[in-house]
Amino acid sequence: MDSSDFNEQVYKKEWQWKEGDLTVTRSTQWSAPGCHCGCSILFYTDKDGKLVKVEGDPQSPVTNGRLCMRCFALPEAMYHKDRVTTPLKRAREDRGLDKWEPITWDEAYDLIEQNVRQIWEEDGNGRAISVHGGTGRNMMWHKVVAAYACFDSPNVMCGFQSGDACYIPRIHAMQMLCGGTVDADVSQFFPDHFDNPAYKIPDIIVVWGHEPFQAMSDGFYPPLMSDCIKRGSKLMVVDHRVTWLGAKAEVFLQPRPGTDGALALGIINVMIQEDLYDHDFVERWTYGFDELKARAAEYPLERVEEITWVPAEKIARAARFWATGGTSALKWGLVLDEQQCGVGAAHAVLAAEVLTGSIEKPGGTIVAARGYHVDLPYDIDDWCYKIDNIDPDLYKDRVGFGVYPFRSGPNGGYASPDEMVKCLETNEPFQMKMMWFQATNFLACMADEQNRMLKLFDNVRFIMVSDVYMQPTAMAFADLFLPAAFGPERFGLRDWFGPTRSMTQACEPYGDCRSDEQQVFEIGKRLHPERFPWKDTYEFMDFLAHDVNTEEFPNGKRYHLDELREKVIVYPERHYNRHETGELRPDGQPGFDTNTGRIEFFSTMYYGVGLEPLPWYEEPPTSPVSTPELFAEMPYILSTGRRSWEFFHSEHRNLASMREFHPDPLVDMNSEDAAREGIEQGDWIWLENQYGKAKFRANLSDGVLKGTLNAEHAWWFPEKDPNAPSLYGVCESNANQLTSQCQCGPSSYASPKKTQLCKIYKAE
Ligand SMILES: Nc1nc2c(c(=O)[nH]1)N[C@H]1C(S)=C(S)[C@@H](COP(=O)(O)OP(=O)(O)OC[C@H]3O[C@@H](n4cnc5c(=O)[nH]c(N)nc54)[C@H](O)[C@@H]3O)O[C@H]1N2
Ligand SMILES: Nc1nc2c(c(=O)[nH]1)N[C@H]1C(S)=C(S)[C@@H](COP(=O)(O)OP(=O)(O)OC[C@H]3O[C@@H](n4cnc5c(=O)[nH]c(N)nc54)[C@H](O)[C@@H]3O)O[C@H]1N2
Ligand code: SF4
Ligand SMILES: [Mo]
Repeated sequence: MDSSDFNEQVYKKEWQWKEGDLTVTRSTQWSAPGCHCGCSILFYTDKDGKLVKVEGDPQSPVTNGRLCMRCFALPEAMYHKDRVTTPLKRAREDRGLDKWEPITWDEAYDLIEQNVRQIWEEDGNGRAISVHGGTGRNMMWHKVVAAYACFDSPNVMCGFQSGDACYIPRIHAMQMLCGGTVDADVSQFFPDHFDNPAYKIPDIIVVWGHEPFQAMSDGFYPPLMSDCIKRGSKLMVVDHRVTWLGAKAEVFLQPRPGTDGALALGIINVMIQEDLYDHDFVERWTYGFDELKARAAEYPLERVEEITWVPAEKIARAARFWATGGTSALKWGLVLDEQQCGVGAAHAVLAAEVLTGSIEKPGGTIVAARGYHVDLPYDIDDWCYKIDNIDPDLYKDRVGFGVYPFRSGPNGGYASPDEMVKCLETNEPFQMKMMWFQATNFLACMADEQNRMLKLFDNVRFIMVSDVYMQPTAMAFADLFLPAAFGPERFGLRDWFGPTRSMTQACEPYGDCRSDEQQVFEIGKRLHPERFPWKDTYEFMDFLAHDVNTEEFPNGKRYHLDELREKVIVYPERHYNRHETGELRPDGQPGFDTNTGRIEFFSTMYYGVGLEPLPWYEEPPTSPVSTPELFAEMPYILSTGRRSWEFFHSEHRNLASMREFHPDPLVDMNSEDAAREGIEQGDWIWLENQYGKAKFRANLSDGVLKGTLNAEHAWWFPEKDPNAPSLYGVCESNANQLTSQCQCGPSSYASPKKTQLCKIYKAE
């Protein structure tokens, strides 16, 4: 059966129907609230268009009715008393104080227009206006449009994420090696999954620095991954804590946080020295093996044991298991972005996977970007130049231009958050005058060194925040607050690493809330009507979904939004071994989409711009080895931000249902360490280092590597005083009291969020 037949059969039921008094809308859920997954969902709405309840979609080929607690809480979240329902403004001198005045959208847009036009007049373009978006949310497309097409500014970036340390470092490693993003093949590209004759489950799933079920990130796969495990895939897990999957793993490695690069190089060395790697694949499809071999030889087992604290024989066993256990699928996590040498570490981990010969095999690691490439415009700025009369030299005003090679070309992607911090501190290369934060509560979550952040914005004359609730970042800095719509109140689509899914509007927006898309569209209409010719937001979205990407891809079919709405999920046609058939390169030649057409252990792309072309390891900027004096004073290695079921980053703290399960911020620590410090389960303890201090409840376990801690991130307390200096208690228990800005890796990507030092003591 071909995939379109399958779609018809599975989705023979309508996308919308009646059940008694209720209307049921079949859709997928994504943002707000945030989550990376976009699971299949049924929205039940009453006659007034109000969301009454949600259910998992039993007919979904991926989730089969499964849904997690955060989605079940959608009605609670949407009609919560904290929801802001109209635009709010505040006098500049009242920043930090809960003194807001409700205004109309027209008044809000007037304010925006006045500020933008004044800046254009002063500077000749909009470079002094920046747009910052949070992670993986619906509005990721629109922040680029907002910067380039509304404001004439190239300064768009991911929140204030130092080193763009979420996925971008791994993307670099994947581009260097494979010429495109790769993912574990757990059957996500086939509508009939395990029944598809071409598919075979992975023999081994390697889970490196990742908790797939809590995170559900970067794909639409965890339910399928658990199905693979039930069907017999074996696990190798690398984590400094024994996780749920770690406890089920055949091989479990527990490295000192931030030493993953050395560990992977040690594993590569064993694979090569013991001749365990796939010779045929390496000879035919890779470039730079000899250089890789020489680099790995610098990491003999004894040295790697010393660096990583993992016993040498365990490392050797892992290498043998990974290389000889059959086809392996690599599923890695944020850890490889949130250490300073993240790009080098990710390069090493992926190189080890390549040595097993599992790339593009069924159940292996497949080159797997977007199903239909429909959301190419997502986070790339080059397509924006296709919009009429945008200055082709605009990119030269990107913050970070000329400082880092990959930020210096016309297609150089985002501005640098670290350079933006410096720019705000020094007014160099120019003064920022206006900022728009969309879907990011960075003071609580994305930005490090909270105490430095708090002083950063005094010179910025106009700051606006779009969010669904009032939150600490808006309370601290905003002059204008724009209330956004929830997932069920907007439409869109989702296309990461798997089938393309539609998101259908099931409810009327609450109060006077408007979707992010509508905000961008309406602001654009005012500032540059010639660039926004569409009748309404729906047409504008349809253009972004359907028309923007004019490049031809093998799966080039693109859908209109209303076609998608009815199909809900559509699958591209998918084959394996596409490096042999020429499907991975735009020129149709066999090979991978790299300069050499091969998987590059030695990256010609990095070499070409003077950056390290091979996988590499370096000690974290602060560690027992790099700063022994500091370590004597601060004897714990602190990783931050392992995920929990109840919260997505700083979200969900105001929901009673979530706080009932998870009332307080936790720090995971080893039981023996705790006993030595006189700390018991549930005690409040302070974590303190050179940047600040924060208070958590101790969560004890024998499974945490001794000498290491893992503190939850993004905590604030919606129940506490909104006014400064409290700002909803955002500095009391926040991991980013203890993390550092402006310590990104040499390419400007990756940062040491997961490798700090601290001391601990009991709180009164
Ligand atoms: N519920 C929920 N889901 C989320 C999010 C959320 O906030 N809440 N956030 C989303 C986002 S944006 C992202 S990027 C993903 C991130 O999700 P993941 O990629 O899973 O990353 P983390 O949860 O930070 O860490 C994963 C594991 O790495 C371990 N670890 C910590 N330090 C190290 C180290 O140095 N080396 C190794 N090998 N392991 C280490 C931790 O113990 C943890 O078990 O989750 C996404 N999904
Ligand atoms: N210490 C430490 N810090 C971390 C991490 C860590 O592991 N450790 N993880 C980092 C990572 S990987 C990431 S990606 C960042 C995430 O950082 P962000 O993506 O900035 O996440 P939040 O700060 O929670 O901000 C999201 C805000 O957007 C609102 N929101 C949700 N959906 C929408 C929407 O559709 N539209 C609008 N307008 N608003 C919406 C929410 O209410 C919330 O206030 O955090 C980083 N911070
Ligand atoms: S992972 Fe959970 S919160 Fe995220 S979309 Fe799926 S069910 Fe919803
Ligand atoms: Mo992230």
